[in-house]
Amino acid sequence: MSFNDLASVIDRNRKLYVQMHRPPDPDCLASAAVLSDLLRSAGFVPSIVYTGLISKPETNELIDNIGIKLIRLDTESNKVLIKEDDQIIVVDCQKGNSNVVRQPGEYIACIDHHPDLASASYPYCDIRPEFGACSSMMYQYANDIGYELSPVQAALLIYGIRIDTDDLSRRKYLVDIDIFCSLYKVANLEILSNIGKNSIRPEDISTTIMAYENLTIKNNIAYSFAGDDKAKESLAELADRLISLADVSFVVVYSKCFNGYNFSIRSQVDSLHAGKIAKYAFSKVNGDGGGHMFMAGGLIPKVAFMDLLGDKAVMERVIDMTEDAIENVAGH
Ligand SMILES: [Mn+2]
Repeated sequence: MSFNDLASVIDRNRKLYVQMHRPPDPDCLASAAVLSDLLRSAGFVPSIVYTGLISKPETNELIDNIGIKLIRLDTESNKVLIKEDDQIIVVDCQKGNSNVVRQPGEYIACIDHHPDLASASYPYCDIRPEFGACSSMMYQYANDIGYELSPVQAALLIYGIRIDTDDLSRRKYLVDIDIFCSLYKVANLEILSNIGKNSIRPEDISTTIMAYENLTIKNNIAYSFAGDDKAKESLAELADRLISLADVSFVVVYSKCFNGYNFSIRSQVDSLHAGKIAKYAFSKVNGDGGGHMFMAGGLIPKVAFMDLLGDKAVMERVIDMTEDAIENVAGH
């Protein structure tokens, strides 16, 4: 697995896209940006594409700061941009993920650090779950071909690693830590120190108040309803905050959306695998969910909760579902 292997599956006569997941997070963004630069240095002409709304202020700030060009596909004019004959590389995600909107082109490559879904085959496939961040994999790609990363590129990758590894807080990220150190020596530290200083949106405050008002803690698990139509990113941030509550080791937050309920789940303990618990709980109600050991998410279709009247009844059902899933999944 190397950059040259990747390059060998790309047809120079067909259009090339690098697709990010929805919505792109810092690790995905950094990986896509650096991969495009690597491809460009080898004479390819890739465009970075995504769907969904990038609503996190710090992500938008980052995009502005580095002047990276991204194409949003779910707009009227871009809906038909990618044609069947075009080539697509997915980064930091896999075809078949619920956060990857399938495009008409041919998926020629996948570079990801999430567990292998084995849902698709690609002419070039590099899935390494032993990496904490896709940004770390990109560092290796650059290194392999002797590409010298600029201070801005290095800062971007560092940021991606920091976000995806929870600031390198777990021992399993040893490979990322080594790469982090190498990047740190060349990174533009000014960019890093400015990222995230304006990270709270005014609307997050009302979400947070609502979430704390609707908080239920049972058996060290925090459950919270964050209100209607909250962005997935707001839910994720909320879940990150709630997991820091004393005596809470598992968090389930949700929001009502037009087609059902969106969930964000966090775990702090090895015995409660967030991804497996989500997958089990949601598949039982024809929903869709999954994720990592410590982080997961998903959607429950409206019809699953159709018989319930009021927020309280929904909360009770969510608690039952979670407890049932934990009983069936934990430790297995
Ligand atoms: Mn990632």
